Parts: sequence; C-alpha cells; structure tokens
Amino acid sequence: MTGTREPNATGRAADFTLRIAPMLVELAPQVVISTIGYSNKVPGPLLRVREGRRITVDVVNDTDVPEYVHWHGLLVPSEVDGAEEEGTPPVLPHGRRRYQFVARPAGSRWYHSHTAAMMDLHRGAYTGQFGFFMIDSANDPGLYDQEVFLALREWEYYLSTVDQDEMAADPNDPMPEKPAKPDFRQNGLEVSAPLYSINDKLLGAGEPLRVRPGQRVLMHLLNASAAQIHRVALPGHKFQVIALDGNSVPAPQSVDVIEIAPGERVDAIVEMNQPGVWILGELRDVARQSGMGIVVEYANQQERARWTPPPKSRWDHTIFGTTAPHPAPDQTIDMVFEKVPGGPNGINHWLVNGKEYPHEREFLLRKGGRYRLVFHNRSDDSHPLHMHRHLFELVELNGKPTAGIKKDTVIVPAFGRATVDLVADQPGLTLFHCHIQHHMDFGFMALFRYA
Ligand SMILES: [Cu+2]
Repeated sequence: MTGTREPNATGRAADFTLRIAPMLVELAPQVVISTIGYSNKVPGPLLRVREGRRITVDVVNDTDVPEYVHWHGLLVPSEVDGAEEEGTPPVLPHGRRRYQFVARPAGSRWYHSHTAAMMDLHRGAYTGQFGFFMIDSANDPGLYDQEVFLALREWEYYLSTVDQDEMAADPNDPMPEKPAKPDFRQNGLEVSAPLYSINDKLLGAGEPLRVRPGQRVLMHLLNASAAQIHRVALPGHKFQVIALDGNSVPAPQSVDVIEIAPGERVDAIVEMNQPGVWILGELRDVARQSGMGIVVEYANQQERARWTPPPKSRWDHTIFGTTAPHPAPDQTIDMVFEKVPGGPNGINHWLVNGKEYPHEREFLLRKGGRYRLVFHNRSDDSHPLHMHRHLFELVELNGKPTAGIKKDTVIVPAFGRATVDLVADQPGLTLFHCHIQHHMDFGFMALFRYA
C-alpha cells in the first residue's frame, strides 16, 4: 500500500506504510508459493526519495511474531536501524511502529527483515520481506533511457547436505588464509532451494524487459537471497558497472558477468546493441532452469529467447577502484572467521575471533577514528560481510590493492582475506555480520560500540 497515506495514531500521515503480512506469490502460472511480504508485493513497494529528506515509514505487523525492518546501506541511528542487537525496538505482533530518519546517502539501498530465523526457514531473510529503497541525488546525470529493478531470489528454502552455491575453487586463487592442515570434520547442513526468480517471476513467466536498439538501460541488481551468491550475464551484451552497493565507483568498467552476493547491489548500464530475444540469467544451468532469469526482448523480434554462456571471466571488485594511497589508520582490527562443522545432521556454527556471538566484549571504536578492519576467512565458504549504519572503503582483496570503492557489504572468498577502512562517524551500537542468514543466526555476528 505504498503511496497511500494512512493516518497514524500520532496524527501526521506517514510518507510510506509497509504492512507485513502473509501473502501468496505467483511465480508462474500454477507455481504459487506462500510467504510473508510487505504490502502484498514481492519485492515490497519501491521506496524512492530525494537524498537528505526526513521521512516517516509506518510499519504495520499483521503476523504473530515480532519483526524488524532494516534499512540496508542507510546511515541511520541504531534506534531505527532495525537490528535487535543494536537496541532497535521490534514491531510487535499485530502492532505498528513508526520509523523516522533522514534518507542518506544517495544510491541504491534496500530494506529487509532483520529477524533471526534459526531453524525456521519461513522467517527473516527466507521470506519475501525485501524491497528496493532508492535515494536520489540532486545531481544524477540520468544518462539512461530506461531503469529496471532486478532482485535475485530463491524460494522454498530447505536444509540439505548439498551446498548449491559450491563453485569449483580456482586453483589460481591465492587463498591467503588457507590452513596448512585441511579440516576433515564433516560439514553440517546447508540451505538450498528448488525455485529461483528475478523479482517475483520465474524465467519466462513474467513480462519481458522490452528494449529498443541503441537504448541505455540502467539495471539496479540486488541479491536478496538468504543464502546464495549469484553470477548473471546477458549474452551478446556487456554491463558497464557504475556503482557498487549504491555508491558510484571511481573507475566504471564493462564486464561480461556480474557476481553479486547476498546483501550486495550492483548498478550497471547495458547498451542495447544486439537485436534479438535474450535471456538475462544466472550462469549455473540449474539456477537458470529453476527460474533465475528474465527475457530481454528487442522491439519487433519474435524468436525464442536465447542463452549462450558468457566468455570465461572472473569478477574482481578491485578493477573498479584507483591506485590512490590510503591514509594510515589509527588502529588495525583483525577479525578471524572460522567454522565449527556441524556434522551430517547438525548446523555449522561460526566463530569471530574464537567465539560465537554474543561476545562479552564488543569491538570498540572512538568517534572520528580511522579503523583498518582485516577480515581473515579461515573457512571453505565465501561470506558477504555486512556492516550496519556505515560505509567502508575497500583497501585490499586477497592482496590486491584498490581505493575509492565504498561499500557496506564485502564478499570474502573461501580462505580469502579482505581489508577495509572504516571511519567511525556514526556513534551508536553497530552490528556486523555475515549476510547469509544461517551463518548470521549461528554465531557469525559481532557488535561494535563507540567508546
Ligand atoms: Cu557467511
């Protein structure tokens, strides 16, 4: 019910109202699933405002459990950030809560449930509770003809001994955190899914993306998955990546494949210069054939939608940055992530510096301080690490330097290392976690506190 202005108990109408309630999603004719969504839409209503505006969002909870709505990528106070760990109050079952904050910074943000799900795969990020939140800058050059929002998702999650996300590790990967002795303990259950979609439709079930030769289409890609990293391509076309996690990159580059991890956003412009009917889709056949794709149809073209695998390419965040030097940090904070394998019938647990969340002593920040965070991933899974309420700048990925790339989520590959700089300019409790729900729920979180 976005756009409609419901009066609130406090009088003034909200700019947006989100109603959390059970809903059905017709992924395709005769493929209807049941989930929880925002205002009966998946993705939820597009929230779009001008940067710097103070906005009011009323959240109505028509379910039997408390909920939290997190404004991902926004620089907002802990009280409204939507994380229980930071002290944001919940939206009570059958209750309502008013969130008020200034919409900043400009760029592709999003909002989603931040409720722990644990073993219940019908809560939190496993549900349809996610939506785009666009914050428009006053000086957007608008160098495109069409703008589309594409959220990558899976549905009907279940626990499995197979990790669907597994991509054959490249022997050329540096893996600086790989231990000398391999861990032979048996892995625990992973989260899998039989159905994939872009927005609320399986490939071929929704309206195609209609384009004309010469058009420049701005694609806002969001990985709203609870569990999987995705790689997408559009045969015969290149993506000119202009922003990562909503923040303009210093060196836009054209690539054949976009890799995007849970929580991340990629904004890319595609020049439509290859008339035909194509599939913009996931690289893995199983994901695409299970629905992750959308047909791109040029005007006056009627052929069957075509897919061809893209040229072999490797996603590398560092190419979108510069070689500028970084100011020296005031302090370096090492964070080591390890897996405690759950065995065949259990769930893996996760350690941050040797302990599962909660930690008796939080990581301390001093306002105005410049911190270098070094993420050591000593596990055989990749992890998208998300910092709430702050942006950080990429410094090094697996030893490769870069500068000028601002993000709120960074993927640290299996046995990899990422270094980021964070300026502590947002006082208040700050949650840090892996954006894969079943990692976050089983220990992969930490709190930062301003001293
Ligand atoms: Cu993880």
